[in-house]
Amino acid sequence: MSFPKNFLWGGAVAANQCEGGYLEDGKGLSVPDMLLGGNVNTPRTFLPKTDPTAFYPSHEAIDFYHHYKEDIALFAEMGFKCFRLSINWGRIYPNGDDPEPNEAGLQFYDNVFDECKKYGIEPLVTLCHYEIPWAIVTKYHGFYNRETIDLFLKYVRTCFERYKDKVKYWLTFNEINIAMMVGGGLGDLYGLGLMQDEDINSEERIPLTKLKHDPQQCFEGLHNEFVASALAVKLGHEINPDFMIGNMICHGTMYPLTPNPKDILFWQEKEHLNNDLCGDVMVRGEYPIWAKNIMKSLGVDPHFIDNEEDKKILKEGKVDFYTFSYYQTSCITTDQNAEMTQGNMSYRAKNPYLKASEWGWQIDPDGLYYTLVLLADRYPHTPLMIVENGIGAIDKVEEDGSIHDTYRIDYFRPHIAAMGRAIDDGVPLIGYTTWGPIDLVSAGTGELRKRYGFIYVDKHDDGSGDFSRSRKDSFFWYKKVIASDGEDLA
Ligand code: BGP
Repeated sequence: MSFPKNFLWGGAVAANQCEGGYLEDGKGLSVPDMLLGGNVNTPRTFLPKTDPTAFYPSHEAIDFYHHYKEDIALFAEMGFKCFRLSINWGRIYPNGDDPEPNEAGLQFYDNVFDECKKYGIEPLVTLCHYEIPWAIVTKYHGFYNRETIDLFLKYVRTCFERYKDKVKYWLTFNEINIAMMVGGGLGDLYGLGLMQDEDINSEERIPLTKLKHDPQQCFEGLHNEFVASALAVKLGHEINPDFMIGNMICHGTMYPLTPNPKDILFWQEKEHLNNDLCGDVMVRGEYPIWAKNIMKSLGVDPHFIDNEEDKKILKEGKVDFYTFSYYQTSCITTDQNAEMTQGNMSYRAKNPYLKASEWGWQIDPDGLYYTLVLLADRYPHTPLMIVENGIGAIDKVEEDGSIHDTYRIDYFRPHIAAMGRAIDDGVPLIGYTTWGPIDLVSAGTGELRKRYGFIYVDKHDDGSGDFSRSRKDSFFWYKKVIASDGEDLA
């Protein structure tokens, strides 16, 4: 295997899932602050009127806000070359439309980036990882409103100018394609900050799967995000021509369940909609030829695709690299009676050949090799980076405090080997950040017991725990992998 010497090994987190300090130092509410926890069988609920008796997992999360020095030191001990994190938009502009940024919020990220630099760790910064200020949802209707493009750009300009000498690698929107996934409601809220007034004003807890979804608003909102992202890429290159600015796609790799041509066509349509649409617009700078018809089939009037000014913006704001999350694969079929299973922001047909995590996400390292080659073919000469990969599992703490998470090592080993094989083939893979190198709040279920980390955090779903950190067996394993540049996977 031949990982390049400058390969960006590391881990990835999101502000809303690790920081806590949800109203500290002037931060405003953001979308995830309104969500309660669920579990594998029960969807998370959304409660807009903050209930002081309820446990909102993101309010304290794992308290990275006060532990960042300790956490970054642990990442450095593992040998990280890169740390992916997000800036919480609501720390910088608490209401989204404030005339001036919040200095305390800006200072926090200065401190975090300085700490990374101290250890030679390259930050990779997501500008919006679901953290749309809540006021933008209630006042502007999220990205459905074109004014939100301007609010986003103002926030982005503030970040680019402030951190231009500290951060080189940026991502615009996390998993921008979730807007079309999981039945829409969750994607609308998380991805687009798009909600109907009826839900915004609800006094009741609403399961995320029951949020009202309007496909027309969803696709218009997504289009506005494409425009916002392209304008951000252009602006970033003006501020610092060395910036590398990427997209981020939730790559839910799929296979047809059977060779039935009906299944093949349905699979192709799902691939186009869920994986290809966003990547194509952001990498190629234009909508793919089938985009209009696929939208029409969903009852959407795609008039916005023909906006000449936007077309020019998309062309001028193509991303510098393509990044994606990869956890599992699933199958597509027209058979209504097929057995289904959970996945990352998805619920699709089960693959009889694969094992799954305790949350039903099917484990498929071969699928990672397949995906890397597929993407390298689809987007020639575009550097690729895997910015999320990992397994959520229940960890047992032994009496002496040790945690023997062999299942996590068993998950990573073949995935990293698959990356090596793809690199040998010539795939331009530049880095790999595992998801949640430290335990954090699950985005899908809001649980803390769904742990991804090499580092354990003493924090639990009933709110108990003292936030202390400890090293799992996988910590020492990943350290060895990085030290050997991916050679030693034993
Ligand atoms: C991705 C998100 C992350 C992260 C991850 C794992 O969709 O970008 O924020 O949470 O999935 O998912 P979960 O937390 O639901 O296990």
